[in-house]
Amino acid sequence: MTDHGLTEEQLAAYERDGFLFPLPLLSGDQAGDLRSGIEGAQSRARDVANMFQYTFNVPHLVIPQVQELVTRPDVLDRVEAVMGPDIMLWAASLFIKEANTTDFVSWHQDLRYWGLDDDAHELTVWVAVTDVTPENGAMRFVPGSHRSGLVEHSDTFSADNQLSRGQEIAQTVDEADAVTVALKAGDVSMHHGSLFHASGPNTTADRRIGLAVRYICPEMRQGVGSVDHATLVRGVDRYGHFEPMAEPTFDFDPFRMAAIDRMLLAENEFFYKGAEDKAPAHGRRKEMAEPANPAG
Ligand SMILES: O=C(O)CCC(=O)C(=O)O
Repeated sequence: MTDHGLTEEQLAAYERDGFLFPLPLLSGDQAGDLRSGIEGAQSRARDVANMFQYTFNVPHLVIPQVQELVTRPDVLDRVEAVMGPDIMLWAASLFIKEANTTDFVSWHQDLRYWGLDDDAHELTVWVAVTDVTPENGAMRFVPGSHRSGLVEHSDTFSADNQLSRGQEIAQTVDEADAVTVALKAGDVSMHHGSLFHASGPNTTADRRIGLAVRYICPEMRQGVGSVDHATLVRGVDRYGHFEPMAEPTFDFDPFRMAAIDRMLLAENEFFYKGAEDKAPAHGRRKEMAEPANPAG
C-alpha cells in the first residue's frame, strides 16, 4: 500500500488500463443508508418547484449526505494516490437507470465537452449506490483507451441517451475488448477522463443508482467557458483558476440556490458549445424524467 490508499499494483493497473475496480468503500448497510438519503431528498425535491433536477445535476451541492461522502478522507486518499496532494471537487452527478427502462449511455470520453485543458489531472470516482450488474446497466470500459487522446464525437441528442448531447465516439469502438464494471452496492470504480466508456439499459425490476464524482488538480484551467467552479477538498490551491462552491448546510438550502443556478448556467458555455440552442434552462445534463415512484 502506498501511503495514499492504493497499492503500487493498483496504481500501475490504473495507469495501464485507465480504470480500477472494485474498490470497497461502504458496507452494504451504509450503501442502503445512502440510497435512502438520496431517495428521501428526491422525494422532498418533488414538492419544491424545479428542485428535482438539482438532485441529478449537483447532488453534492444540495444533499449534505452526498457532500460528506465526496469529501471522505478514504475517498480522497485514493484520488491523491493518482493525482497528488492538491485536489478539487469539480462536479458530481447521479446516474439513475430506472427499472425496466431503455436509458443508456453511449461510448464517450468524459472530457470531450468539459472545456478542461488537460486530461492528466482529472478522474472520476463512481460510487455504486445499488448493486450494479450487466443486467441493470453496468458501465463498460475499454482498457488502455485513455491513451488515445480526445477523439471526435458526434451529437445525437437521442431521448434515452443520458448524456447531455447524446454524444458518442465517432470512430468504431472495439467492444470485444470492453470490461464490464459489475459492483456491489458500496463499492467504487475509478476512471480516467479520456477513457472510452458506456453503459446499457436496466432490464431488471429495481433502479440502478450510481454517483459519479469528478476530481481535478488545481492547475487545470477552463479553456472554453469564461468561468468555472471547483472547490478545494485537500491540499493547497496555488492557482485560483476556479470559483469555489459552498457546501449545503441542509437539503436545498435556499441561500445556496442562486449561486448554484449561476454555476449551472455558466457551464452551458462549455457543455453546449456549438449546440447552444439545445442548452437546458437549468444547465449541464438534460432534464431527467421523474420516476413514478422515486422510492421504489
Ligand atoms: O453511470 C453510467 O451509466 C455512466 C456514467 C458515466 O459515463 C461517467 O460517470 O462518466
